[in-house]
Amino acid sequence: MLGPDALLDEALRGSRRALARAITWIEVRTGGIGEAVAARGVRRIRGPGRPHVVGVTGPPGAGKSTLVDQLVTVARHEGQRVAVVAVDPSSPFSGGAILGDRIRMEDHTGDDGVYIRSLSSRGHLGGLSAATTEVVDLLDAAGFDRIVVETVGVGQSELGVMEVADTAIVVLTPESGDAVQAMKAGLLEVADVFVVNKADRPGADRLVRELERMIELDPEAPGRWTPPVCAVVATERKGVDQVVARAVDHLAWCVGDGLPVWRARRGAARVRLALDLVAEEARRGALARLRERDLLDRLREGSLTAHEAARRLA
Ligand SMILES: Nc1nc2c(ncn2[C@@H]2O[C@H](COP(=O)(O)OP(=O)(O)OP(=O)(O)O)[C@@H](O)[C@H]2O)c(=O)[nH]1
Ligand SMILES: [Mg+2]
Repeated sequence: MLGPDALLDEALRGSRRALARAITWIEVRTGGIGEAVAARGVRRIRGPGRPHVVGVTGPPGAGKSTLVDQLVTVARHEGQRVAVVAVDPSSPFSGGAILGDRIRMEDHTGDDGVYIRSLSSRGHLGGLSAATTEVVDLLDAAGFDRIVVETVGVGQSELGVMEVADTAIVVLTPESGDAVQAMKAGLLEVADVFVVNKADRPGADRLVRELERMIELDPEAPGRWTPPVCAVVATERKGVDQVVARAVDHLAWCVGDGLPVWRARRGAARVRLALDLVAEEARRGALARLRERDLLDRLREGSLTAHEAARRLA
């Protein structure tokens, strides 16, 4: 049985099988890989630039995967090696909505410069953002130039996953108009680039204007990056080059004037990762102790309350 270091050596030497296995270890939280990667020189620790980590988030069905597919194509035209991590936050029981993505992205199979992988929360105790961070670090160490992370949803729960990105793209559609009003602050906090996808449908112009007005009125704006709004028809590759150009502009800003902001975001991500790792470990230990003390079944049945169980573990 290979240890984490030997497995990582193989993955970094270019073995796809070893890379896939290492990611699975991270996914099921086997332990050891994340640490081994961190010890091996993640390039991004030195600053923004290479790789460019791009997060893509937005409501279900907004066209994220279609856009990501196009981003991969553009990156390949530019000669960049690109990895995609599709993060599926749905419970292991709801049957992984991401599967469809894999099918659509099969256009790129057989291309050595593309690596696509989905990541789910199957079985482990939270820690999906920790797993995502570790996988991105691994792909960074493996030498990919661009790493795209796709995750469903817009809101607090995605913040942890999006924090891993240098550049966060929020994908909305004309149908998201009402939701946009409700999530205003959250959107502005996350988005570096707004994409109004499905611009072939009515209402797209209005949403573009709404977003632009919202950005203009953002009280946090001075000194910050002003997120551009791109109208896109992902299925027809319309506007995709513009999205790539704006994302690259944002990375350039991170290297220059935005460096303090970039450093703060990376710092927050490291703090979150550390806390997530501690929480994960604590939960694992607590679960084991519940089992050892035969409290788990009683808790499940309801003959023991959650509060009582927690008190006994404390
Ligand atoms: N009309 C139109 N349809 C689009 C466009 N982009 C994507 N779609 C369609 O929208 C549907 C959802 O696209 P996906 O790319 O799977 O969306 P997603 O955001 O990845 O979906 P989830 O991962 O399930 O949240 C598909 O049927 C796409 O063909 C677009 O620009 N215009
Ligand atoms: Mg998708």
